[in-house]
Amino acid sequence: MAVLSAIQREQWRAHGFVVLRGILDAARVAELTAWVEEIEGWSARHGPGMHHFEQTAAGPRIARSEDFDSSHPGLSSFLRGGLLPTILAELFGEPAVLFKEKINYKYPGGGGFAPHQDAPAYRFVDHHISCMVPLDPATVQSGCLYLAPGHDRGLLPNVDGRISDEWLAHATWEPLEAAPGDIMFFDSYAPHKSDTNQSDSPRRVMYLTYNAASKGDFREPYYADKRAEFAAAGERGASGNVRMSINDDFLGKPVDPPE
Ligand SMILES: O=C(O)CCC(=O)C(=O)O
Repeated sequence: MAVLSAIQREQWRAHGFVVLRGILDAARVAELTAWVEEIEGWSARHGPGMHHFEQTAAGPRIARSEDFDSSHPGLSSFLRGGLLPTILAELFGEPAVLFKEKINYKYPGGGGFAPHQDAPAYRFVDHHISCMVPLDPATVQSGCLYLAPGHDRGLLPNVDGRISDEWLAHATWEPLEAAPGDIMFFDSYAPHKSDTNQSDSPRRVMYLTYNAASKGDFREPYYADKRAEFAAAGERGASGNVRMSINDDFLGKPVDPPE
């Protein structure tokens, strides 16, 4: 029995993303939120996992945690079993394997992301699908994603991952507001962006990324490569800013972890 309806499969084909509203119940959302709070707690003691911070008007705040699958059995079971792999197998047309996982916390004043596609930042395999799992309301005010439907068929012109101004001049963006319980699946070529969180509460979202299993399992090489690249640059990119992404797309002010 397929989880996706014919309409949802058509939305995926036409837009490069599809939203499943209210697919997680309140108890599951509460459990996921508690697990995310455990991982946020790890950031204060420098691990496990990779943790990235940003400067806000209220001081340094956690911006992103990633590489926690192997350290958190509860979240790992959500990432690797049940609903997500079932839907991903429908979208890929074959079993999916986890490529990477992250939480973007977006505290009040937390930075947005410049228009980009994820594909250039996700090395080792050329196509991925990500699941966005909101734990707080993702609204225009709190800095939800905007997507440009129907442009997921290849790499767009870009500079260090930021889509070029020429292409952006003709782009049409749709805000994708989402509530806890919704899950949105999007292609790694789907152009997206977001704004600063202008609300009074964090806008926590998990982004869980997969590739087709027949292409191979690249999660460990991906994180080894990312850690090596960040370490070689002294955790700083060419701009002198602390690094958070392989793509140069983060619009906040990354800072070193608070002592
Ligand atoms: O969480 C957001 O606002 C956008 C995140 C994003 O586009 C990314 O992490 O690549």
